[in-house]
Amino acid sequence: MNMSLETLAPKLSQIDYRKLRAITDTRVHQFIAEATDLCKPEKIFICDDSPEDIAYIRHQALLTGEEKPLATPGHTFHFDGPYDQGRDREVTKYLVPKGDYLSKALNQIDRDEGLAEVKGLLRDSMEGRTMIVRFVSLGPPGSIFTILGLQCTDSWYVAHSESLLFRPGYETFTKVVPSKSFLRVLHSAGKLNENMISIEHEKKRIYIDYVNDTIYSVNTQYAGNSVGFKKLAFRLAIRKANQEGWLAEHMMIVGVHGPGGRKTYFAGAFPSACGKTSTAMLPGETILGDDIAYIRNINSVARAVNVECGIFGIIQDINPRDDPVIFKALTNPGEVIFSNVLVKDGKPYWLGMGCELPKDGINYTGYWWEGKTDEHGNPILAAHKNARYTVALKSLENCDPELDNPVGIELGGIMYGGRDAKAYVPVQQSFNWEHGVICYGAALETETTYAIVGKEGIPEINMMSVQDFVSIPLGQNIRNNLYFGRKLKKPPLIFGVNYFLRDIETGKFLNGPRDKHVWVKWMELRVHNDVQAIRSPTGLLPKYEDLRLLFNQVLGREYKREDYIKQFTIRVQENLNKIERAKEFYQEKVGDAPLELFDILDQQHKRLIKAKEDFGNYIPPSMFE
Ligand code: SPV
Ligand code: MN
Repeated sequence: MNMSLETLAPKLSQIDYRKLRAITDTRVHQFIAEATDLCKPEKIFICDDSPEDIAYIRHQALLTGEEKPLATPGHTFHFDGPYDQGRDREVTKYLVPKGDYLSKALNQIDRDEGLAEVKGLLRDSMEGRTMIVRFVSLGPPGSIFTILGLQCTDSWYVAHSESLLFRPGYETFTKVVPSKSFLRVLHSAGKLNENMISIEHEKKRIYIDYVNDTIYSVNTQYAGNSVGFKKLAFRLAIRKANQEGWLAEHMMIVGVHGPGGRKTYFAGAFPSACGKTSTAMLPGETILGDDIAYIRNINSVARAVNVECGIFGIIQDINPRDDPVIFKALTNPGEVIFSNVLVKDGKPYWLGMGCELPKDGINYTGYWWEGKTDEHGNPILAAHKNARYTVALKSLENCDPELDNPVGIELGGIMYGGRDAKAYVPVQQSFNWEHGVICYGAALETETTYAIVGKEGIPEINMMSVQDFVSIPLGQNIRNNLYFGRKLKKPPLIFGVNYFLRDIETGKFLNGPRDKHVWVKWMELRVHNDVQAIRSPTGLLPKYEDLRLLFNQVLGREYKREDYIKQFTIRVQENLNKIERAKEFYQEKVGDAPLELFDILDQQHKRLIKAKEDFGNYIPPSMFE
């Protein structure tokens, strides 16, 4: 007799009992039984991914009021509380067993202490509610990339989001051999107000137990904290990848269409709100993923899949001119969940949508009117800057046809991009794999943004844009990347991009949002050796003539030489300062940084000093030709 399954029977309908019994892995029953014992839900709903179950979850999200309908068919909206508008670093911690080590830069707590705390907060949290059980497949099901996940949650909104974001996993669970590992998530939104919004934000906790591949999340609804298979399972995948010799990365994947009908795939790592999704979604190119990629060496070739099959994307600045593809999907019938937008007369509004916003409406602070202020007297904007949309990739007209290819796609290039006002040029290619991994990846710097609760605009190192998610010593992560490329026949080319460089005198951005399309097309040509480049101390730069042609072809506009010079001038002192900050970070915060990192940074330092002696502090690219 399977004890766990039998103890669950009283809370399950006959149909749900049968659905659960079809899974023979007793570890599944045990996790659900433990969650039930702790959180005390009144009922349990098992989702078997059938169209009826998927529709039921959406229906319940509307019935309970966690989501509300909008006028356009298929559209709904959801609000998170005012203190729950982004990922919350302070309360997201690794549970570290005694004697184990993680880098100082990672937020952590003693495992016993953390488990006691979070379980205390979860105790009885689901009383009177239904616990929804979802099974997902991270990566295409039945492939070498697949990781299975199981989540118990009391939020219909979270369960609904998972329908759009992840591939179904129930069927695989019914077939899987019990030796295969899977990730577990237990989430409760905690106490809710009459608008179905979590209210105990000071008791928000998100703890990651890598010993048991389990995530605990409580008193939060923001999808980045509650949809366990996004950034939380990602942390566990990084550990698995570390053990098994592949890479789990915070990367989008885009198919870039080159001359003669060829298509070259790029993966790109950018911290939140630094242009990752809009790069993946460039009109005329095809999007395969916007957030998380698993990359494996298959027959000495780097191949990648999208872990997800949907987008939880930032909606600010999505307008018909800059992001036509997603704008269309967000303004036409089809399934979309909007979160933390402004709603008026059944329509969603957001900042930078390219039209005038209403003077009042409903937003995450309740009734909103122009001029409304918070308790500190600061103005409240119409919609939150981190307002988001959730949509399935297949709803986009430019979804890449290889999305579900079980062996993934071959990567031609990798890009790393931060928010850097002062130093890095808009696009450059690394001299080789190691130089790219260290100077563009490990030394990636960015200013904090609204995607994370806290102050904006503080510069910080964000190693390969995964720093918030790395669950192994940071130095080890760098070593894994260095080693991965060395095993490949032809490693993907590495590019450093920066969409946020500002003019030295005026402080204005030197590029518009659409310019990135030109950089991407240039990278595509570089992968095939179709254009040459200029060797500067920080990397290989595009030639003016090539960019001029591309600006004309891609954007139909003139590209002035003086703009090129401003954008691609090497700012020596700013680059030297950048190297110093990176070295300091790795010396002080990362106990196990590889010596090679310091070597490669020192070489870049030397090249810059030499160039400064020859040409001065600001060096236009023509000096290196
Ligand atoms: C990000 O912030 O990097 C996101 C959204 O992709 S979240 O799910 O919050 O991580
Ligand atoms: Mn992300």
